[in-house]
Amino acid sequence: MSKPPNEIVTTYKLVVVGDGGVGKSALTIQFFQKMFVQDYDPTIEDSYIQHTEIDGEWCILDVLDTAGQEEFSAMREQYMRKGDGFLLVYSVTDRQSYENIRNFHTQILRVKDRDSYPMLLVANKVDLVHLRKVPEEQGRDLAIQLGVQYIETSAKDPPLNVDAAFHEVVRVIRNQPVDYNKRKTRRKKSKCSIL
Ligand SMILES: Nc1nc2c(ncn2[C@@H]2O[C@H](COP(=O)(O)OP(=O)(O)OP(=O)(O)O)[C@@H](O)[C@H]2O)c(=O)[nH]1
Ligand SMILES: [Mg+2]
Repeated sequence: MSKPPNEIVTTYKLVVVGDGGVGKSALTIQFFQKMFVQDYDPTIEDSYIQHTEIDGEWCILDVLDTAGQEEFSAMREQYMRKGDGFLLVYSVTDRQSYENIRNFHTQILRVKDRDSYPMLLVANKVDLVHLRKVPEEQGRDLAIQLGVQYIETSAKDPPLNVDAAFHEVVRVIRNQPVDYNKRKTRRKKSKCSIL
């Protein structure tokens, strides 16, 4: 299906965050290039852009695949500022990556100066059943605590829920209340208070 030529389409900037090795690049490359990257090559920062149709509406997805390795963590605030929506990725085989999700969540809200923001909790590598350390229930619990949706994925062929994860973040962005931006402006203006 080809896209209508003269229609104005919205661009969504999505940012994929999470610890090193959880599969952020594998998910992003599976989504954009429909292939599984077997080798681990730590990312510094990569971006991908594509026209796509989600729920019958064309849009441009501009996805930033970030570095999970601690040595690149200084770049985090900068990319967090640019994101319209975030995929918070952990690996079900790596408990520490699950524990660290809270840090990413907290930092995004702080950078955005909001008490909620479009995010999706992504439990990746669910194909590795025998190596699994974080059960589905704990993933769902965390999602409830953070007030975000939860999805289980595998970037390995045959992929599981990879398109669904990216599409779901766009849905969350589209469905967020419109007055959020105004609220941020109000907050900034009311900085001066009489003591
Ligand atoms: N079995 C399996 N392996 C995966 C999956 N996703 C990623 N991997 C493997 O896990 C390793 C790390 O994946 P990457 O996508 O490079 O991890 P990353 O999160 O981008 O890591 P950084 O770029 O360092 O932050 C690679 O060897 C991948 O092939 C998955 O869903 N299932
Ligand atoms: Mg990577």
